[in-house]
Amino acid sequence: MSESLDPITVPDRTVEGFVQEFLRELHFGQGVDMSRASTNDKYLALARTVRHHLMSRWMQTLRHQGQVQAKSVAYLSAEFLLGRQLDNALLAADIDGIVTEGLTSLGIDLDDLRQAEQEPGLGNGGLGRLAACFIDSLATLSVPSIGYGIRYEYGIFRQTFVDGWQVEQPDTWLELGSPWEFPHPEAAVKVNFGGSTETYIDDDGNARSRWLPGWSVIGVPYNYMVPGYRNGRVNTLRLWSARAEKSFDLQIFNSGDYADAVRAQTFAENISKVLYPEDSTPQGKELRLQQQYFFVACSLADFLDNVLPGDFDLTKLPDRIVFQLNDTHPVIAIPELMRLLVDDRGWSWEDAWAVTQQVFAYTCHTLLPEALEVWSVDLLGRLLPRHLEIIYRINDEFLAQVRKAYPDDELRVRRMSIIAEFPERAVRMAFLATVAGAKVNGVAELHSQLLRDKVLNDFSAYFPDKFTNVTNGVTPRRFVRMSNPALSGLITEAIGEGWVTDLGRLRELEPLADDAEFRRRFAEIKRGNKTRLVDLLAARDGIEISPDAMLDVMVKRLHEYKRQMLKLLHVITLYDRVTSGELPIDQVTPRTFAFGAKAAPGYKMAKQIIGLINAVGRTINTDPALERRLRVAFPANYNVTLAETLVPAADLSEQISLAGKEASGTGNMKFALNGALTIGTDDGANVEIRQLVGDDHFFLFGLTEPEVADIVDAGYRPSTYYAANPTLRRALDHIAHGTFSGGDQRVFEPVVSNLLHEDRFLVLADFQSYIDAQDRVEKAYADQDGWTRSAVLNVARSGFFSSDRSIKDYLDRIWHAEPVAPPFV
Ligand code: 6GP
Repeated sequence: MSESLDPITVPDRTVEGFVQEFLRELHFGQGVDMSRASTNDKYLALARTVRHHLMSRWMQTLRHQGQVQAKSVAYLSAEFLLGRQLDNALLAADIDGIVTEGLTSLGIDLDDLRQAEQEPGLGNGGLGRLAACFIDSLATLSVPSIGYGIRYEYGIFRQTFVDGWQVEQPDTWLELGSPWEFPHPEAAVKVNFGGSTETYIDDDGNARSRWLPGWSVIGVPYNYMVPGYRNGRVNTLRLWSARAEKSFDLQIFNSGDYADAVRAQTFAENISKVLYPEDSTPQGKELRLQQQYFFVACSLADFLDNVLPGDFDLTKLPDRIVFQLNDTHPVIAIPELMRLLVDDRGWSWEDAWAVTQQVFAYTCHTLLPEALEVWSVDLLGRLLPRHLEIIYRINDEFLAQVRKAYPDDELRVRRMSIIAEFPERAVRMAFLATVAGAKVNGVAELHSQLLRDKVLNDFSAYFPDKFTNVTNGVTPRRFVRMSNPALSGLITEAIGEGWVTDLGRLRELEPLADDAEFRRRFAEIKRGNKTRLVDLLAARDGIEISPDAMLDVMVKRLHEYKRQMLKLLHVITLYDRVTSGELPIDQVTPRTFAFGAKAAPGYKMAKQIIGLINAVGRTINTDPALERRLRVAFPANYNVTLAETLVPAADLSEQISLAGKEASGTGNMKFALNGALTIGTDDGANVEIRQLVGDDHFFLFGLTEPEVADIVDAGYRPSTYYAANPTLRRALDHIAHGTFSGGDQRVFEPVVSNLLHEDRFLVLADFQSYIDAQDRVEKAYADQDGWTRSAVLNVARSGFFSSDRSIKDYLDRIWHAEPVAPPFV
């Protein structure tokens, strides 16, 4: 279907038209003229001008969606790690050319304005960034969909280093204005908490339960545009912000108690105040449960009451929507929908359950047992008493069926109960999601298999058809087209533009790996990208690195299972080889070891490791014996914006988690797509990357998942590896003896002692294999042209890792929804 645009709302796509609009925004929107405008004024005016170019498409998409009522996807996620919006909007609207020209004619550098944007860091890491890639692909594939989440006033903390130790600062991303959001206070939704429940007899003589809430807040929706790539579609991301129902008590204020007069407001606003800075391990905090219920209650109410037409027959809900649960954070939506149907709309339990079971699907993003969220019955009963009753009933009915299927297997029944009994009575949210969800998926082949065989094996035996896999992907718009313009240009020149929305077409580059001229240009682009990074790190962090060194990168959250320690032991081993005289310095390949990692503020060991990386860096970067051939670069506050310059510059991508621990990884995909070679374990999506790019172009090392399981079962003793391996011993002894801490042996004692006596993630067991693989890296890198050939093949064979492909898999395997023709192009 194609409709014409509303002429009033379509801005002029010419340089002159742009300049006029921009100056109008500066004048009427910011209230300044060019002579007085600050960089921030210009940035805000530019953002609003660019926004205009997407606006009519957005309105059109919404109108069209209202008319067509096609099956839609609601992506429920506590995190959306969006990254900066300006460039993405310019790209989607295809106006970067006129904007650059227009600004230049006004004497403004677009790059300066780009830097003024504070990225919305509304996520911790992989899970939140995946959500952002998925909404981009949903829009680009023209799938009717909406993202629902929380508008945190403070996103992921800003990391600073003080004496090498992490110190967290609040992320004040809203401080200077937020031009990409549209608040709608008139569409606020009320959300209840606390209180109690009571039973009563309804008009038909049936006993029913109802909730008598104790307190409530309201949720204000903020809408964000999610533009598809040049396809005329703009989807919506709706993030909720908490407010008090009654923001201000005039009586109390007049009585002189000014703090008390705004207490309700402060209390309510706390709910959306700050993103929990946890990756993979939940913090059992009441506020977090409040956040979770807050945003799903707002979202379900919004969808049922506002998005659906007033006369919609809710028994048809499964034909109209699927709610995708991004990990367990939104799982409380399941009892909430039951409550809305049974209590508020008077449905029978059976009818409500039949619908509920069809409209939810659950994605699990972890394998760490401690990351599987549970809520104590005590807390849940206090905060959401009616939901607890509903969960109990779901569990009772489910366990009755399990008993029928497995008579005389009470142990199994207990294992499968949604309610855990030890160490305290608690609701296992992953189990609830699995019982109620139509589908359950892991995020890479290996992960999905381990979910079926280990983490949720009783459930996969009971519901064999529920389990499926969708391997993650990343958006090629942001992570290739936008962040690597030079490589994008070369690719487009070689195979045309279609790859941006059909990434499998990168395969057409394969023959060019054998074309010397193509390789030369490819290598030149890599070097140019390194120079870009060199300049950025110098300006952003005062860090000096050389564009001539191999760039070896490990960027991801700091977690023991990801094994930044293993990387560091390699760095220390090289340092030891040179300073001990074993390796002449002129035989060392110049290398920059780049790290980027935030540690959860309460995760002590992770913070120790950050301190140690910085300490090793200080020593290595200043030791004259190394002649600056080895350097550690650890810029603080790694985020999406930094990734966009770092990833295109990398030669080597470190994906070295212990096999069986990293669900998928998505950084691994970004690096391969930008022509870095991976050194990695057989873990997460590394397995699929290696299969696709080929063993000759990937440095595999380490134990496999079954080998890890065997070693752990047999009783792993890390100290035996220390005793048996002199190279490892020397590296660990350097830390223990204070080489990096001015001789002080206490500073990093906890790290050493943990590795020697516990080493939960088998760093010592994989050490030698890793060092050997690094030696293979050195050799391969010595043949620069051969390395570039492998890099080209990595790009050519990684098209599978587009989030467009992931979304198509979700559509086929889970959502059973279809793209609709965009309203206009
Ligand atoms: C992460 C996984 O650790 C990572 O392997 C995966 O690529 C990413 O999710 C996207 O699927 N998990 C989380 O960030 C998390 O908080 C509960 O899991």
